[in-house]
Amino acid sequence: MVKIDIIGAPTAFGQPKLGVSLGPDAVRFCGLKKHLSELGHDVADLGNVYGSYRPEYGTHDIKNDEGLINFEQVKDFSEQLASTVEASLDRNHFPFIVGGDHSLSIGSISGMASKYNNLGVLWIDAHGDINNSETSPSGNIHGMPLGVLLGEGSEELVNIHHEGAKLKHENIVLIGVRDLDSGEKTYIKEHGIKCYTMSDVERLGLDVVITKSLKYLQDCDGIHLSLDVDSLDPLEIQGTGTKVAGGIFLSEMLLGLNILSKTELLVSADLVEVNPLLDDGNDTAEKAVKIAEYIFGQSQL
Ligand code: B3U
Ligand code: MN
Ligand code: MN
Repeated sequence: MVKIDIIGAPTAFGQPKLGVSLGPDAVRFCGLKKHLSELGHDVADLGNVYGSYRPEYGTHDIKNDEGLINFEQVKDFSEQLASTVEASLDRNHFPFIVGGDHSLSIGSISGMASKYNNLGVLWIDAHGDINNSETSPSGNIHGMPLGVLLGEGSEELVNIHHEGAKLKHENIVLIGVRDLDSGEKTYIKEHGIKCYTMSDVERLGLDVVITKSLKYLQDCDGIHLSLDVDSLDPLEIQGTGTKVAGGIFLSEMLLGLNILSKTELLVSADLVEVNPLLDDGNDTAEKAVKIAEYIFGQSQL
């Protein structure tokens, strides 16, 4: 039994499309709390975290002098979320953060890093999200959270919640990536970051990739999962902002998560980039709930 805190993180400031801030409620409407409780967990829904700026009134045209869009809003939201996550850890609960765009991981992982100084991260995503102000082609901060957490780019973002980098290069595994910018490729190679591309997932199977990743991260003091629904194949997932062909199918994802759910090291997770305004009905949120169930131990038998 896990004491799960569902934390809604309705931010949209890290990317340009309207609707991703509705992701947490779309997922709630599909019965997230009920389904996780039925697995035998003690589940609390802490509601949504808001910073000083409401996402529904967001604009996407304010760039700071480093070219980062909505820098103030992302910084402010990240501080709030980091504090909520740290408070959840203080109660010995499992923070389960539902987004919202992927810039939220700056806050969630900064909160985790206040208690875990050797945190491992499984980053399942079509993208690397490891840009910084210099390598980013867009200025969208949802393409930069790993860069920030590794101590790159904007000092003010790097120093959120606590000073300095929150993650070590050797404690990260990227899984399912298939759309990397050239600066990201160089960075990954230069720092020897563990990376299972989509081709690796096709070749080995996600269950084997997760098994190998867990072995790789075995000396970490905890593991955080950050799962972007755009890692899934767009044939199955409509409701997300940056779809990339040739992704992971849901059945394969569940197989991989079944392996992950068995490790005691898993201490927190983000489920991000569900955008109900781009969806076909509320199908993506339905699938996100299925994913959540498997993270927390659902199996077919
Ligand atoms: N790498 C590109 C595109 C991107 C990153 N994450 C998403 N899209 N979802 C960028 O803008 O950094
Ligand atoms: Mn992402
Ligand atoms: Mn992505």
